[in-house]
Amino acid sequence: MGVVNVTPDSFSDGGAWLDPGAAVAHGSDLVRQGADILDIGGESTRPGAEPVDTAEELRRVVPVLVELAPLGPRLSIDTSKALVAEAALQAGATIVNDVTALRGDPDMAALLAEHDCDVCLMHMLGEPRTMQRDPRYDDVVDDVKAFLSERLEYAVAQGIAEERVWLDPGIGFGKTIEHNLGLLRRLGELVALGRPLVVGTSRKSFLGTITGRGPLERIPGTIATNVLALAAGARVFRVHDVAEARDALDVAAATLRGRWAKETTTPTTPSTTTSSTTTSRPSGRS
Ligand code: PMM
Repeated sequence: MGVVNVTPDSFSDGGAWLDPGAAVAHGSDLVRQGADILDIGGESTRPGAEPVDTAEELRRVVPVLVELAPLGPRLSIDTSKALVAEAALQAGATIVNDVTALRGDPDMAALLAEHDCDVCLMHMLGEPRTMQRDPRYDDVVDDVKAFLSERLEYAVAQGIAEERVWLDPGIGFGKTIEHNLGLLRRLGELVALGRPLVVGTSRKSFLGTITGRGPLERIPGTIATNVLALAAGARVFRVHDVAEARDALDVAAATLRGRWAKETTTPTTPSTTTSSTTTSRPSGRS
């Protein structure tokens, strides 16, 4: 899953793709690099970020979705607003990536229940403006697992088909470096929830804490976490640097399987669009 942030203030690429033309060119480039999914977002969720109003978020993402849809990747809209999700679904998105896990907008669950789309529910402690102020857990993995399990149940109770739900531990969202590392080390306990697991470590600050490197120099750190997550059973890898992640994951996947083949799949949805690639993936890995 390649990241297209149409924002002025995302932490590692803020402003780079704010112009719709630049965002579309970037999205097309990520598809050429091997992305099966593009995750398009118009509101930054970096620590300390201020909320964006609906009109502005729509203005940022809809033209980009409309232009990218014919290119063939699956499109994911990174939003917690039902109105933005609805417009995005009309513009060609087939995945809604809600970092609030249906807690941000009371209309989101009903909207998604009406649409035949996949839904990513992510864990976040608090909200972006304040989430990195002294986050605490009893046991981070147990707490995140209980949260994701409860959100999955809630989604299903609201009419969203269970097989359409993906789960995400929300690396960096209200978590210290120890919390992030604990989640990545015990990712298998979240895979056990039985839904495709999405992992977003790309360029995040805990990688900089470990390596001393700036956001644009965190590709090796990102890849290390992605490969370990793949081995633990994660299926979707949200990254900025698609070419590098794609190669690393293709080789890691072939190694884990002990064989190499050409066909591809993405999670849960029979009608998914996939790019042609040179290696196969574990069912659903994107
Ligand atoms: N991370 C960011 C934004 N959206 N969505 C999901 N599902 N998982 C993530 O880890 C995630 C996300 C923040 O990263 P960015 O500012 O680089 O987009």
